[in-house]
Amino acid sequence: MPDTAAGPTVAVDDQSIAAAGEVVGFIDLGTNSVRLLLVRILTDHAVETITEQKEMVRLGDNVYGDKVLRPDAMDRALSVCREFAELARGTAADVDAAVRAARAASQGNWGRMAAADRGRLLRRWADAVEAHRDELAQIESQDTGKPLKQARADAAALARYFEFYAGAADKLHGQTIPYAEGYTVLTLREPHGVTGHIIPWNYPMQIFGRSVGAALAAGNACVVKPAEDACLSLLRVASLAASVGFPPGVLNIVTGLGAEAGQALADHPGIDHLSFTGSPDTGRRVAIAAAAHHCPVTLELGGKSPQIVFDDADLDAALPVLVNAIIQNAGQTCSAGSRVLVAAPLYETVLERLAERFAALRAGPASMDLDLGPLINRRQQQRVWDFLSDAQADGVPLAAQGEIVDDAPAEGCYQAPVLLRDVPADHRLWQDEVFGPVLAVRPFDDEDEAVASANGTKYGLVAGVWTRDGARQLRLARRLEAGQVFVNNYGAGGGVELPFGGVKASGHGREKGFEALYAFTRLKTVALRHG
Ligand code: TXE
Repeated sequence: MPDTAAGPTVAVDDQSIAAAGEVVGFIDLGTNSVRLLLVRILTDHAVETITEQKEMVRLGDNVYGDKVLRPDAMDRALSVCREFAELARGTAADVDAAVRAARAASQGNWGRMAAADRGRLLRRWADAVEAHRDELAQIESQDTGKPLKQARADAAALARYFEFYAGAADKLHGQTIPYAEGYTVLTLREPHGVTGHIIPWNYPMQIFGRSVGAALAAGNACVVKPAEDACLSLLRVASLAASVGFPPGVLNIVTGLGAEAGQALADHPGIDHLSFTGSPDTGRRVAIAAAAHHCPVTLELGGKSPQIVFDDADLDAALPVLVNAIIQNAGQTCSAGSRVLVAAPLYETVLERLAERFAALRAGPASMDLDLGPLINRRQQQRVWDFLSDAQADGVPLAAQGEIVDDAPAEGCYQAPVLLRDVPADHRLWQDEVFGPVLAVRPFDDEDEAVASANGTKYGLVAGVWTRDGARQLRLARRLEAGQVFVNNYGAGGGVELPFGGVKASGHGREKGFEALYAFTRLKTVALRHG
């Protein structure tokens, strides 16, 4: 690993991927040198990032295996991984420096910038992402193991988030409120100031886009802690921010471990709003830390999302969607449709047709661009195996499974998609998030039973309903406990404009659409008494 201090520092070069070893960027996103970030391209698509932080964490290539960075897991990781990149292991001191840089920006030029100008910068960022879409997709695919087509879709969604929030930046208005005689009352929507963003590894670009795009549009300065398992695309996206002219200190990225850099961000009293996407346990920890300094939080904590197929459903439309909702990103999707409830008269037909599709699915290396790539790391693979061995021990019937292609490296974290039928409603496969390509199916006799079963987990993120009956569509939309309900579709293709978030253990607060802009502002009421 080259020494950062010895490397040449050059102005940001916004050209696409450079030759091996070439320095492509030197990003000063802060007001002091701690946040200097060097991006160096090692090979065609491997990016090496270095800050002046001395203590490095070594990452493996999760196309092959485990990239978990816990120091005690390092040897095991290296024994199965190719060397891929090294990242700075951010400390509490780095987080503090980033927060101070962000504060200075929010109290300086950035805080004074007109909303329309913030929108223009976001628009330029969107264009830069679009221009570097293939490069970003390559980085994301190599870093997370997801098939290239998924990574390309993620890069397109990132650009779309920036585009949406670019257009929305100057349309965030307050109100005037009719009050007593002699008063004029109005509300102002003001940015929180410095917002913290803890991003998971499953969709780094998309989750960064929905969170940071909205926060910046609303006028905040951001400190971002990407996941240790996948953060390279975000470093490149940050370099694009610098290249399109975002002022210093507006966007700060601190790489590192969750328990260190992530915890330090949640603990930091200088964070005015915290946005977290990840597991319920870590979300609880983060929310408790934030509560200690009265910091509002948005939590998106995954789900166990049901789709209900009624006996009048259009099966030709429903079946491919039911399958895709669980295999996309190898099931590592917060809104994965991991449970399917089927009306009893259609149960065997639907299972037979699902089984046919599952048997044809193939998992393999990201570069092969198959239906599924590998899981993110060994820990995630073990988690899926634990669920499956419980299913086997408890006699849950296997209806079908896909295959892992022969040329996938034996030591890789691959998981063939699995279809399980007659899953008991109290089984952990029906109750808990697997975060892998495992679909649980059970029948129902009537609408009340379907609703009770769909609502009968601790989660409530997304739900899908397949029926032609209009009255039932509306009834179900109201009765289902979820942040989003889809009727005769699922996920609406991502839906940048559509508010997204959970109820119950799936979290609270809303991201995406205009709701996210409201979450990233605080409302001030101004009452003027003029007689
Ligand atoms: O999540 P964590 P993990 C679910 C999914 C998965 C499980 C575990 O079921 O199997 O969570 O995954 C940072 N203070 N989801 O362990 O720990 C961490 O560095 C502050 C669903 O990866 O929640 C990363 O950036 N931050 C989910 C982020 O939190 C901390 C996506 C998520 O990690 C921290 C991912 C701490 N103490 C997992 N500890 C979704 N909703 O889409 C860790 N982090």
